[in-house]
Amino acid sequence: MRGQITLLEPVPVELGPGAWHMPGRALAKAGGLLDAIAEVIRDVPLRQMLTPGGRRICAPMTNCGRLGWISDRRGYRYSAEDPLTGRPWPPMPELVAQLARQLAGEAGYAGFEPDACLVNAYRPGMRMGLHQDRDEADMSQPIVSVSLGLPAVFLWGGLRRGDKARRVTLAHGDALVFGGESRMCFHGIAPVARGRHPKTGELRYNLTLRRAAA
Ligand code: MD6
Ligand code: FE
Repeated sequence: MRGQITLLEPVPVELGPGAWHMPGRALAKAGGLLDAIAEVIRDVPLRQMLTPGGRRICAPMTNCGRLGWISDRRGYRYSAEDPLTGRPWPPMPELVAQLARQLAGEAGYAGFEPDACLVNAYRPGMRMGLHQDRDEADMSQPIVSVSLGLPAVFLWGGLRRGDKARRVTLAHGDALVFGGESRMCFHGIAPVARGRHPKTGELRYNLTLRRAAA
């Protein structure tokens, strides 16, 4: 029977050099991750941030960890304080940090130590435009992301904005690790389709774990 169980375990898929999609890899931790997210959101509520151009970023966001990613008229950056209160972000739950280290290690990035965890929450219809993650100090460090709740289509582009993007479905419990030659690839999220997930209702959460400081 053991062999049959092994066959049912999805294998990681290399999307590009140094970038891995790990279907279901966070599923065993999903309950704990959702509890951790709920606790963070109680403390530092989700909020829509403004781009430097003055537009609203679609999906509401918040952060945990020593540093949090923020955006406003002054630009995109990391901050040790929640701009709504001036207080530090809540600490990164150990479950979250531990999972990020583990997944990064499996993808070949030993020694990854996240100091920032961005929480994105999408309702059906919400999307994230093509972008690069370029606000971190050390681009040799990968990014680990975990998706929970409603599925979404991840748009996986190239190093130039105009490069054709592949579509990769991210389901509840899926992880992505991307670094190396793919670290600066453009990527985004297509509008989330209508639906209900048994664990989150009409929501998709994404945790993006990064090493923001050098
Ligand atoms: C999202 N994710 O999945 C948005 N960025 O909602 C990202 O923008 C992202 O998943 C860098 C690395 C992994 C990601
Ligand atoms: Fe990103």
